[in-house]
Amino acid sequence: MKLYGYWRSSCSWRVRAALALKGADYTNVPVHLVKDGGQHRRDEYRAKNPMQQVPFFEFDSPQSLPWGLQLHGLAQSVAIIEYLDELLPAPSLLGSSPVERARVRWLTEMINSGIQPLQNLFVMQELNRVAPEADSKAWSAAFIARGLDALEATVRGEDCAFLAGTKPSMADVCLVPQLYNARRFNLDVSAYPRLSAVEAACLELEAFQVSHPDQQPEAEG
Ligand SMILES: N[C@@H](CCC(=O)N[C@@H](CS)C(=O)NCC(=O)O)C(=O)O
Repeated sequence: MKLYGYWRSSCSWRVRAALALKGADYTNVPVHLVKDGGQHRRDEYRAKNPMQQVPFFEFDSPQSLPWGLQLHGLAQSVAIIEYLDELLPAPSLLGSSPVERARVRWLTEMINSGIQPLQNLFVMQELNRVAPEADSKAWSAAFIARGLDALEATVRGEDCAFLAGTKPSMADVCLVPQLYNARRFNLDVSAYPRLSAVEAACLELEAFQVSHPDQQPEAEG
């Protein structure tokens, strides 16, 4: 299995953390989002993921789908993590009951669709193009803060080490990279005591440590 990703990409970190929690071996293939105008924009990478985003998870051999498609891999970090969770069920990253899984997906989507897209490089570049006077970093930071405020309010007062229970889930795998990004956007994450406590619990685990951007061989200073 190969993971095409960028060391500092939050969505790549999600999948690295999930793979580490599962104890799965894979080959890391760095795709630089800035160098050469963005290696994710090259034809070779676009053929894998036309969205021109990392991560992309490549199977060892193509998988056949009932309608005849030979699938070489998967894009979209949440789809990848859910696939890994079915392939390697222990430890579960979704939970054991329908309502538990729905709660994990709810919290995951607050980050995945409610926050992360608005801090994306191409979104900020487009904002800079249409409104050169705008402060795109501050613009994105406002959406991150709005989303994290909502997430903190959603889980406030719950007495468990992780976002959804006593074990790390897909929601935690999304939260930790999102808080890392919030700091890159100069947000004070101490405003989110429950999220910060969950982050601290996650970062005590080896899976989150080895998947951390700074620990990637291609990390830049
Ligand atoms: N929903 C996608 C989002 C992927 C995504 O936004 N990736 C970012 C890095 S975290 C990216 O490749 N951005 C490239 C760009 O904005 O040009 C996922 O979860 O995989």
